[in-house]
Amino acid sequence: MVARVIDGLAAAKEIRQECKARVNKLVQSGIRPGLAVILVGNDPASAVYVKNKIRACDEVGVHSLQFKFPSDIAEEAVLKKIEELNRDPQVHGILVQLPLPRHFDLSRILLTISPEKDVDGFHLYNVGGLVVGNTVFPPCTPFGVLKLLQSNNIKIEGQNVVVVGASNIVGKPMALMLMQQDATVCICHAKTRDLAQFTILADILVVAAGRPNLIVPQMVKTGAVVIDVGINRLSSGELVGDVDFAGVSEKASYITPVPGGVGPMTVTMLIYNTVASAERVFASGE
Ligand code: BQF
Repeated sequence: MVARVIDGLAAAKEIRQECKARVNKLVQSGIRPGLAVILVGNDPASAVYVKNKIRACDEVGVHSLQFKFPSDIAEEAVLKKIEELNRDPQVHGILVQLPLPRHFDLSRILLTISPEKDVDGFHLYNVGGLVVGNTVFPPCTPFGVLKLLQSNNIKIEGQNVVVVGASNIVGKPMALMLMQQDATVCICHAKTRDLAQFTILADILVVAAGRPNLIVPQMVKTGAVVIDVGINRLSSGELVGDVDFAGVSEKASYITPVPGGVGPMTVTMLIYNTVASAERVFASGE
């Protein structure tokens, strides 16, 4: 079997078109959606990610504001900025780019963002919502994976899904969202013994472990759908996922590439959440 390659760029483009139309409608009603991005420190990867997000805002007509702080800034200063943005009616989404420098208390930062503006979906309220299946904002990466599966008409209900990686940002919310779609979900992580005995059962395999070539063909069931969330930069400078793409392509029915798979969807769902936030404000009568 030769897998179909899922084009994340194309799917992202389509959703951004939809966002653009929704933004135009809001603007006609006097609301321009706004996203505030807080960047602390000078991690080069984070700078690239923030640039991607700002560019995506520009593309669909979402107003963006950037706030950059040096890595030794006091946590209080960032909290103050978040509180200010919580009160700003022009701002519909607030995101703090991760990772934060080590001296920050991440949970305190995330708790300070108003859940109504938490377009990354990391506030405890939104995290809790995942358990009962009604978040205000689903977290962008798992949301993007779900959209990719749906736009390719891949059935989720009743399927065996194995999620490799149990992070708060990808693995755990992904598992909850797929449970909500009536999949049978198994979560594996760094301490899982004999990973292959789980992955081989997967009809849909979602990999977010951060290890190049973690998933090789022997670990994949013939015809499986393989979603690679990993982004690893090799010493050669090449960007690769967590899956042996060439090898697994010969066994899977669908596979996502890196780059150009899940990554563009992550950024797009952030814009999607921001537009939805502005619509919610409009619907509630401003
Ligand atoms: C692509 C992220 C790890 C840790 C923090 C497009 C992005 C990436 C890849 C991007 C990511 C990863 C983001 C591609 C945002 C996704 O073409 O493959 C876009 O900008 N991402 C982030 O903000 O924080 C991270 C990964």
